[in-house]
Amino acid sequence: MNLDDIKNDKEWLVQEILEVINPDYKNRSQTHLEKEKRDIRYTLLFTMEGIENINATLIINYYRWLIDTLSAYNIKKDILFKMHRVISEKLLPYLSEAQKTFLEHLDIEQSLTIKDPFKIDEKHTVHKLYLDALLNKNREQALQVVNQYLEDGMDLKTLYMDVIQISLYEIGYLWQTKKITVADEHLATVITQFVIATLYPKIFAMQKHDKKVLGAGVGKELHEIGIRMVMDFFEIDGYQTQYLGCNIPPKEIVAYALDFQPDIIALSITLPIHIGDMKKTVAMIRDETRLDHVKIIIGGQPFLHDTALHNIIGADGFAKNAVDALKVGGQLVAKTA
Ligand code: B12
Repeated sequence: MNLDDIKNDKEWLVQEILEVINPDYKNRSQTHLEKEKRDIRYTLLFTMEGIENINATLIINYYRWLIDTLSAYNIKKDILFKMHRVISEKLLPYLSEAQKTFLEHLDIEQSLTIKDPFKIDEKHTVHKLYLDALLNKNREQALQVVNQYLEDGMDLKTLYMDVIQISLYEIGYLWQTKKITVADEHLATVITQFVIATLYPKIFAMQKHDKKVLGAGVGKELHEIGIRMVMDFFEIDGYQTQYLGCNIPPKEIVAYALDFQPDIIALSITLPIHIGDMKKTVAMIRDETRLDHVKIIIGGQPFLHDTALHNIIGADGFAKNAVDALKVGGQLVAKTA
């Protein structure tokens, strides 16, 4: 049995971990037990992703996020460090020698000082009006804020990066620290999608050249605004784009690409548990000889924490945001007007 087998059949291990972490588990309510199991399951998946890729940052960042998130529920760090120890012990028999060495040398408690790329600089305030509109759950207000910025001369790229992206990162923190609910997070997304939709007449009016980009979020990924933003930047820069949305099986991306014949395929993930799917998607594109000329670029939040992580995917390029995606894309394919 290896880590892939455990990913496919993990409930027995979740139960074993629960029994060690919380010997008193039988006295808990069913709802409480389900929540505890959900946290263990999620932590197990993140840990396995870090081990498979021999990547400490994936695991460390996950624990930093978990500590922040669960502190809103008064759950102390020590319990989480214990969970890490138990998960590590339980996984050891199923690991290769290299994976064992990696895990044995991983000291989560020592490593939690890495800078968080999502901490927003307090001096950055330009997004506050838009964030207020999201928190007020007010679609009209959000649209007014954006239109006012555009009237005042803000360009589309600045609007996307400095207003919309930063506001969504803050929405994430507010959810994580239990200040808003998942429904509020959904609403913020829906309002943002609505606002972005109103920008398309401007985006599509930009002059086009001959290069084409196909974009998608891979695997079971549901976060789609990051890749949408990247695709909109390509469109603003004159590329002809097709954006397939998220949760697309790799073979569908390949089939679509054969038809569309893009110069670039842009792939995105947000949750590190989808790294395996991204690798598979890239490998499948590479296996199709009729797509040999296509350049693949990748991005998304797991790669922001560790600047070398993208190398394991085997793409031609990586960018940390939509602005850099254009630079990387421009280096990979030469545009002709
Ligand atoms: C909106 C949102 C959701 C929405 C998504 C809806 C949708 N249709 O997109 C919903 C409500 C569905 C959701 C669900 C979940 N979410 Co959520 N979500 C967010 C939130 C608030 C915003 C995401 C976003 O749009 N960001 C803005 C975009 C523009 O930024 P970006 O994705 O980083 O993209 C930029 C770069 O990464 C890069 N990039 C991205 N893709 C690509 C591709 C290429 C090719 C290139 C070059 C570059 C590139 O360029 C982009 C533009 O500059 C984030 C907070 C955050 N930090 O982002 C949490 C967040 C990502 N979610 C999180 C979590 C935990 C979840 C859930 C597990 C629980 C929950 N909150 O409900 C579920 C999981 C669902 C699933 N099965 O996948 C966590 C992830 C933590 C972690 N450890 O990884 C976050 C960080 C919140 C937090 N602070 O805890 N979420």
